[in-house]
Amino acid sequence: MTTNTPASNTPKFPEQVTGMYVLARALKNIGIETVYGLVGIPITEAAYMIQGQGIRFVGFRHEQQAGMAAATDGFLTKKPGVLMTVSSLGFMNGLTATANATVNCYPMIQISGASDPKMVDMNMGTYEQLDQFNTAKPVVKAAFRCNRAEDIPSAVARAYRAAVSGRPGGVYIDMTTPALGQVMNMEDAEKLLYQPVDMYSPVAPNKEAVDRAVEILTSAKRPAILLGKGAAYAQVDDKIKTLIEKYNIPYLPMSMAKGLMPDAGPLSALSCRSTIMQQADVVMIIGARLNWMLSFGKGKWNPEMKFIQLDVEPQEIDVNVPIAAPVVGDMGLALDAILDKLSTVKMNADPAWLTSLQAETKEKDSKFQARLAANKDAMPMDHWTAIGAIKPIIESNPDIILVNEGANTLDDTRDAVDMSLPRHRIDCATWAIMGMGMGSAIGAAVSTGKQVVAVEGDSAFGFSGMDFSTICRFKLPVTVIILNNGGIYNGVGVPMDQTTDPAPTTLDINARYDKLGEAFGAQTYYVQTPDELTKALTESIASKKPCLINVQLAADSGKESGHIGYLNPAPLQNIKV
Ligand code: ADP
Ligand code: TPW
Ligand code: MG
Repeated sequence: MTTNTPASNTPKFPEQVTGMYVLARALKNIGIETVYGLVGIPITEAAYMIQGQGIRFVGFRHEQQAGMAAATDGFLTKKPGVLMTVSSLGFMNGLTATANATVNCYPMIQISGASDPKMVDMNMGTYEQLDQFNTAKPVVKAAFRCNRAEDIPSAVARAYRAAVSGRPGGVYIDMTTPALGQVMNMEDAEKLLYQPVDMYSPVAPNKEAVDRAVEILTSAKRPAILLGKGAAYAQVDDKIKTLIEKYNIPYLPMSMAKGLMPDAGPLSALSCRSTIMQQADVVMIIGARLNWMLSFGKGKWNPEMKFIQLDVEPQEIDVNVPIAAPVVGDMGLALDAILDKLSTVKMNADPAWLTSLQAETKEKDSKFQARLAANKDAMPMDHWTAIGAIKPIIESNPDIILVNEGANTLDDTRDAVDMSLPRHRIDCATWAIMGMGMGSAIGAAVSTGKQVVAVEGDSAFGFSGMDFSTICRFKLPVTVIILNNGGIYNGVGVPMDQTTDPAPTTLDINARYDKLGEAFGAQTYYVQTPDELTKALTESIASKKPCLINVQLAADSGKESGHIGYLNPAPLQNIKV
């Protein structure tokens, strides 16, 4: 009978190896440079083997954060980020991040140790028993269960292809103990390995689709381009720049597409979102979805609007509104074909459209500056005072990757801080989830070698805060800024009369998060004024060390749900706004 962790399976080194060695070699072979994870039975030795192959193993304090790191690595590199978890709860903790990656179209692979499926299927109560394969299936793009060491190289190659091809997403490999523990001769193990080729095969859109899209674009009087994080992910920056600049088309970026074209560039319509929705006659959507963040393409939008949509996923077309010109295929090939065709025809845009957007931008920007200036000296600081200090520092260090989560902290930072380089902003994205901060900061720092600044609400930080210690252990150049207003949305929630407990939205306005940083040897700051914040952030960036800045805000800074309060089914009356 097969047992879960067969002690008799000890290989005779060096002639013999196990499935774990095959896994490490298969990952190396396919070009994986980093594995993010958290070890224990049955994957501990696998992690050592992975290190032995010269792959970096970044060990976390919580699997969700390891998964967020893997997903961010995937988004930034176009190669799948790899997460490794133990069975049962470790698997489930990691799966939340893999599901989030699937929703956001980030390529990643979760490899989880799993109990012997023969025992799981018979409900025999084996160690950490859970039918992980079927649990994962509904929330991932593809799932494989690997029972034999012989299948590991092909499982890894197929998972890689599934993660990056078509619409990218999260892929699951159930790596069972029989496969991990299988003993074989080294020679036979080496023979299993092969070099998979052509891991990503871009598919071109058809000619009719391209011609139709160009015809509609050139017929537009008031055209605009909407850039989404799929456009940032695709790494086709020059083609997008050519399309926009050569044909003078104003652009509006979604939050993680900020910087793909400069937010403060002459064709940026970042401040004219409503005008574009209401007045543009043709909008070309490049790697974005008409989901809740864009009011599903209706209501506020011009009902006569013609949408052109560039997307690799055919099922994304016509989701909420009819798309006049779908261009389904790889972004790079689609843009090549569109640019080619455009060079033979003429745009017909009304020059007054661009001029009016530019005038509106100027007016809105000066209002925004006035708002920042008005709050400049607030004491205690509010969100705007703090972000007013952060803004010029991030903007003058454009190569810093900005990680951002919270409610008001997210909305206000996103609105205030202009980005000027592609893929330099990572946030809670499509699901608007809290708990990506430390993981994404680590994934960004490890996969790019760049400096990272994470701007976190105090609640948001709480979801992943313990993995600040991972930033410290790996000595990553990451500065974490916590905007502490003592709560979810703010710290002035009033509890119901029936209780002496804190209100559901209330956290701790007096918490000293900087002391938490101290515990792990970080450079830390507690700041109460914008000048102190400016000094702390400047020093932190210069140090290139793990740093944590606790920014003391007023408890009444921030409103319920930030900018998306309108989504509340019925906002509570007793939350002070
Ligand atoms: P945002 O949140 O910025 O609006 P979404 O995540 O909603 O962006 O949309 C990204 C879109 O980009 C998805 O529909 C996805 O299918 C698409 N996409 C991702 N990668 C590519 C690619 N290489 N080529 C074409 N489309 C892509
Ligand atoms: C996994 C609900 C949305 S925003 C937020 C929560 C808990 C925190 C807002 O407070 P924070 O920011 O971070 O202090 P600020 O500046 O407004 O005070 N659980 C998950 N995801 C979400 N989105 C929530 C809960 C939520
Ligand atoms: Mg808060």
